[in-house]
Amino acid sequence: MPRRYPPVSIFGVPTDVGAGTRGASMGPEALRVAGLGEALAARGVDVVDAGDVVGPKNPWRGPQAGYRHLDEVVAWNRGVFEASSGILGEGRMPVMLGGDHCLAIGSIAAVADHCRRAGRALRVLWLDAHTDFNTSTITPSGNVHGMPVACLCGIGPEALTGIGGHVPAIVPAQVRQLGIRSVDQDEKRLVKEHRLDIYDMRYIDEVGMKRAMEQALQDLAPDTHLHVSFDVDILDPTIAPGTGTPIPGGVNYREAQLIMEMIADTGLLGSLDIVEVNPALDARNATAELAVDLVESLFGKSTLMRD
Ligand code: 4U7
Ligand code: MN
Ligand code: MN
Ligand code: MN
Repeated sequence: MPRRYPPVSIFGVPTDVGAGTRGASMGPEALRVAGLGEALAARGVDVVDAGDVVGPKNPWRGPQAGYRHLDEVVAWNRGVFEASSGILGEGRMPVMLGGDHCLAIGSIAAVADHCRRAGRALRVLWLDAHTDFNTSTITPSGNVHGMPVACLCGIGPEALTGIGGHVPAIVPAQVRQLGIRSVDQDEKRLVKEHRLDIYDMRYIDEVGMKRAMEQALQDLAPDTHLHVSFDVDILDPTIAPGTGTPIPGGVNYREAQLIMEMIADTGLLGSLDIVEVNPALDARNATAELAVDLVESLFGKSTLMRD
């Protein structure tokens, strides 16, 4: 039986203000050109493209007091919060096309606010090479795309932690991180201190993706809203070169498909970020095309006769 999906609104957030490499601002168009909307429509999903969030240009300055472009990051995240909240209010599923990963502060704050009002449980599945749990005092770069999980958990500047009006927006117990293989020295201490539930590549190598995913998706209440934050740098750079902070030893094509198919099987997908696609670093839009292929699987497309 093909599963029915709620109606989807995709929206673009063309900025790289949170990153240390330019080009993720072109991610939304790359994903559109790769046929994201058409692929969802072909799955039978009611999909509309709500266009792009608008925000300030990238001033391309160095970090100040531990943050690069904090004012601009705040402005873009406010726009994301508004866009995402509006889509959720219409009863539709927001699919955010980033943009760099700092934008997950706004998108997840919106989902957390929505779930709080509806009295629904929220689970965040963070697919990434990085834990994104830095703060202004420990960051090696000042780039806010390395800080969104900490900000969402209430650790960060008030202008970001308070974007959804409730601090913290989420607690670490609501988060599962998968694919991790690059954590900065002080960031390691912080994720341990806050007991983040991390399925790193070493663990995936040892137990296999199936078991890691079973555990990451364990104990989901039947009406849980599952938010997937998909940083394409979870993928191995050999299959997804178009991203600003590539780390060797990432998940391969089959593992990535399995992740998406197992999420689809829960039937609980409620919102999605697709971030860190950088066409300036890509080869023939391969990374956006792979992301679209994987999103098809997230919406129930199976390589066998299961869909
Ligand atoms: B991404 C980094 F130092 N940890 O903070 C940092 F290694 O959203 C990288 O996951 C952050 O792509 C990567 O700058 C942010 C670095
Ligand atoms: Mn990230
Ligand atoms: Mn990353
Ligand atoms: Mn597929």
